[in-house]
Amino acid sequence: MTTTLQPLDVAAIRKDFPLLSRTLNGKPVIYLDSAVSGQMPLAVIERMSHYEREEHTNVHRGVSTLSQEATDRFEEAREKVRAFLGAASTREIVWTRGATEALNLVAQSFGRMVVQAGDEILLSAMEHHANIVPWQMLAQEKGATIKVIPMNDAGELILESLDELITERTRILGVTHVSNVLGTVNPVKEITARAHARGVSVVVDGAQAVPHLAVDVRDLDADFYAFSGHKLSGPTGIGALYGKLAHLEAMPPWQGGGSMIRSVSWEKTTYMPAPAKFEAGTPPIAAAIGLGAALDYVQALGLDRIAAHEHELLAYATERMAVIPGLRILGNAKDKASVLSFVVEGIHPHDLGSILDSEGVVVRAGHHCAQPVMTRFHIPATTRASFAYFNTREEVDILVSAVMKAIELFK
Ligand code: C6P
Repeated sequence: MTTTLQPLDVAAIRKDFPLLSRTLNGKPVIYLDSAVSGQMPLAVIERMSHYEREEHTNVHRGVSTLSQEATDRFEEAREKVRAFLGAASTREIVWTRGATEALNLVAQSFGRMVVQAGDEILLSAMEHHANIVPWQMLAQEKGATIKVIPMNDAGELILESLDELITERTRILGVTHVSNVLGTVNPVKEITARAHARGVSVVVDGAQAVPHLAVDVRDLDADFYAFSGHKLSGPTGIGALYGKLAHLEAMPPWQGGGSMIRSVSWEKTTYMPAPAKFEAGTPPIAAAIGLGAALDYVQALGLDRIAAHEHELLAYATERMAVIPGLRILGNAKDKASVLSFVVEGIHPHDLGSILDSEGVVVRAGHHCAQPVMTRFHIPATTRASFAYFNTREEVDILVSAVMKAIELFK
């Protein structure tokens, strides 16, 4: 049986985002930069504001009613993240500042535990720096080696080489679920199955995936899955790490301080069980509650409806941009999500970004914190448009006109 999805009511949704009705350089703002950071709906802003005005205190400390209430709200948000990712238990959800901190946590705790001198860490060619640099730091410390799963010209991983790249020294495989530059959706379930068959643990960077796809960490069988709230209609300063409970229980803490201990004496300190042992210090409480509200918001819209809308916009934008003379799209994977990177002959991506900006069109120009991807395609940078559930075909048309205008200016 096939079910037809009810399209999103984009006009109504846009009213939830005050920023979308402002102007930029005298033009209506066209926000095509949700990959750098998404916009927050009013429901999220107001939920955080309510917390700050009426509910704020610290969590997991004290017996006051206020403290208990704040702790309950904070832990309810953790439960929302658990449900969103399909994890088995809230004990598998660790709050972090974002994907970057989550990946550093895995490298510095799990990585230090399992990687020894002479071992190998396998990373995909399209990783964000956040899933490269922490592993390089670990490899340097341990005397381990980084190996890379290559990609083809379309921006798809060449998985034929995977069985050869995994050796008896491979301990960890790191892969992004969706590339923030190319939009490629990687077949994480297949990669995980093949890595596990060889005894290798898999760390998935989900930062660019969670805003666009429904994720089920148990179905993917990922050992770790990291994401940031601000790319998912939530605030900055909060994100989460999912880790299989057996791993989290075996891992040592990585930061010490309040909240993560059971008892402290000059002779010996004992730690709380996961996830508390990874959450030293006062957390960003309002941000965590705000992320919970963001998950409620996107789930009420429907993740499948969001995906369908963004897919349609990406297809339309690709069709319109592909015929612009001198414009080359980077990333033509068969399975792609919501990101359109491009270069235009004779115009530096930064100049193009500035011209688009003067037309009110917000995009990102640069290496997108993925310099090895730029090197792979022999370019210094790209201009990147990224689409969210509140964007429209009319906005894509304005992007196309602004690019054409830039081309005229540079003739
Ligand atoms: N990418 C972009 O413009 P943080 O900074 O911790 O919230 O997220 C880091 C990160 C990790 N992995 C991927 C795939 C990402 O896309 C990002 C963030 C933004 O594409 C800012 S660099």
